Amino acid sequence: MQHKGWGIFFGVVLLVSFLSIAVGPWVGWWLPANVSTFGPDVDYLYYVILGFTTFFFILTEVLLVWAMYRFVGRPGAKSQYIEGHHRLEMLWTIVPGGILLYIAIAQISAWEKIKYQAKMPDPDLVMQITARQWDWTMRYADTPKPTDPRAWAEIPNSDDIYLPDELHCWKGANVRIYLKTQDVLHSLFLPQLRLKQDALPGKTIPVWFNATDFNTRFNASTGACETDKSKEWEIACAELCGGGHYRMRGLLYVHETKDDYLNWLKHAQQAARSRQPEKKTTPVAAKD
Ligand SMILES: [Cu+2]
Repeated sequence: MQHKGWGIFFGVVLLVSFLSIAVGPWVGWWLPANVSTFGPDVDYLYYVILGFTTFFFILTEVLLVWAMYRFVGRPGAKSQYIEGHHRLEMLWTIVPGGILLYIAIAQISAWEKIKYQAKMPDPDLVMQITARQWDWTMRYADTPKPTDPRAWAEIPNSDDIYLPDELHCWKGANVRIYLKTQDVLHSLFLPQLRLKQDALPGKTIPVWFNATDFNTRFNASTGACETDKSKEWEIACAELCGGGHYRMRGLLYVHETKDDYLNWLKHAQQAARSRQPEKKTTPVAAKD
């Protein structure tokens, strides 16, 4: 009898683990709020895959716990092995193969929409982000959209402003980011935007998003951005990139309107210029 206890114990642990996940949506342990136009496509795929894995998880664990309970502690009893059962082998090859094929086809349209450069919407706002150990440098042009965004992303311009760990945009803008890394692999991850992209050394990778909600208003009199505390949207590094990986965090500031963004940009430009040393003109030697 005491052997049967292990089967019960194992089953109870699995059940508690499963229930703690199953109650997640009702107690706030679930996906962060979605504020991206393509978020529903990503979430749909997540739920499809979660559905398949949950079904097979329950099926296999129930069988395992049942077998542990039913067949434990029978001295002298020999296990049966199934060998060369072609029908069974076909079944467990074709079923997972079919599921993988279904997922591969189901994700095409979402992947196309999010990742294909040719399908990316015309940008309203262009910026360039450089990852390094251990922060993000956001580079903004003096205008939301440079004439040639791709060329701008490659060549530093004297009017650019650089801000660590702050991504500013406005609600409804098609934002195009050119992602680079200065050293090792990093991964730009914005959970609320359902956006994740690795940064690869030597490459400039375009990514895009369009935020459907805002969390920020620029206060011209204080020169500060007032962010809704209940909507703190984090930027994280999703690629283990060294000892300081955990502190590679930034924040996403989505302004309510384009005007609000432009007011902030103007202020940020003035602040950046006031930090620069004054240009010195070299005196030209007078000729005799
Ligand atoms: Cu990193």
